[in-house]
Amino acid sequence: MTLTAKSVARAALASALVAATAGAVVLAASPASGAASTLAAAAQQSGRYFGTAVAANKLGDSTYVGILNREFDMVTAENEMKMDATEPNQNQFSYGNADRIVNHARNQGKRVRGHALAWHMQQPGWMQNMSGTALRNAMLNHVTQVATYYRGKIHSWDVVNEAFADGSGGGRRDSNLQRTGNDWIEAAFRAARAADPGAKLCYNDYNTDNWSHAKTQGVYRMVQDFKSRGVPIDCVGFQAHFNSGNPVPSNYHTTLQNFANLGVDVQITELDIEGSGSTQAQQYQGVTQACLAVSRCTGITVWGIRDTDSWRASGTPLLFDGSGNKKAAYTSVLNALNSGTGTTTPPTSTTTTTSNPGGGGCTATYADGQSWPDRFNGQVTVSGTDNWIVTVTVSSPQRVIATWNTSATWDSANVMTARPNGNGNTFGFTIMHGGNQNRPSVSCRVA
Ligand code: 9MR
Repeated sequence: MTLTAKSVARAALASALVAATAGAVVLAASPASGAASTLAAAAQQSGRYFGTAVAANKLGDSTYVGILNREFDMVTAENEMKMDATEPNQNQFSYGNADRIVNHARNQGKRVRGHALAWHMQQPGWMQNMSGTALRNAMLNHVTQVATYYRGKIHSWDVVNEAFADGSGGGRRDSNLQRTGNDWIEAAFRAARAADPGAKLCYNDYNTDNWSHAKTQGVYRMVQDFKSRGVPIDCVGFQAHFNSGNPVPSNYHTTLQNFANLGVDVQITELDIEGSGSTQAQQYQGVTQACLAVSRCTGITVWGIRDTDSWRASGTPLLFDGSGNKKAAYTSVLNALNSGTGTTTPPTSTTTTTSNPGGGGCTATYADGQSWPDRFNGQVTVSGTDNWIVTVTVSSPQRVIATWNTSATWDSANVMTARPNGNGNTFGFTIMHGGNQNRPSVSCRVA
């Protein structure tokens, strides 16, 4: 995928804003004393929830229900609140299976995410062939009726699901709803707000995890636009369906933080990661830590309980095996939730190192920037040329999670090559330190 120069500049600017403003964000306190023994209890220590998708036809399975009741404090209906389930005939609503899930959750003291009011998929047959004003009105009526029926019982609604296209354009997906006019999404949000003013209203999508993907940027611009025009949006859902072809991106924290900085909550809404053993466990840990590092990341929902319950069962993507045993991934998530954030000591002094004094035709000077418990900023100023190539090497397990005022490429996970991007000769970056406070080494040459 290629990004336009403009969108790269915008991305760099947004990263810079994060870096510049993140100091004001108070990281969630982590009372990591006395480890909690369930996902929900561990998440509650930092005021977050831990949820799962639930299927109504499994509520008679005692192993399933036992894990559900014990481990989770948020529930999403996997299919039962979708348009085809709740309005099978136009203006004739059907809530039987959805109610089974909502009532089970509420009787157990759990909260409910509503999924989903408007979507191009799983539309009832009568809606699929509609268009124009008739479809727009039918969609708005559906949003109003369903959100009104559940008023007061829903923590967050996925008001609109998956409205952006995959690929490099960053635009909307073509669908019958999109063809009713580009304002269909904001119209749906306004109708949902009017129907249930107490629910948080989310836009929910997949493949929006990598900050540099055009689709992520497209959703970001929509949310930015909605916030600037007062369209009622409270949250962005990141489905987070990962596999080897779509791995957890190293800039995940950056993505969540950048959206949060728009003034919305972020939620991980359908997490599953195909794989097994320690590889899968590490990826789950990374996603959990990314959420914990963003104060407005308010909770994580996994898309099912046991591997055998998953829509991708063959990829064994969940936290419990088919028999209901806890997997390594479960333990890594629980431990990450229990250790929270803010437990490491931030660097205390500002250090400056100079590289290549008088050599290589240029000089790169590194200086510490702001720091937080889990990360610090650095900046490099180059003198001697405007046409530089600077190599920045960090040491494991450090990761550079954001850059600004430079065009950066990666030689390996630890080695970044930075070039000018038209914003002068000082550039910066954020390093997630993972407990290693070493400063990066930098070296400079003329391009
Ligand atoms: O898990 C759901 C599966 O049972 C359904 O057959 C499928 C139909 O579209 O939807 C699955 O859930 C999807 C969710 O509603 C939206 N994001 C992608 C999920 C996985 O496909």
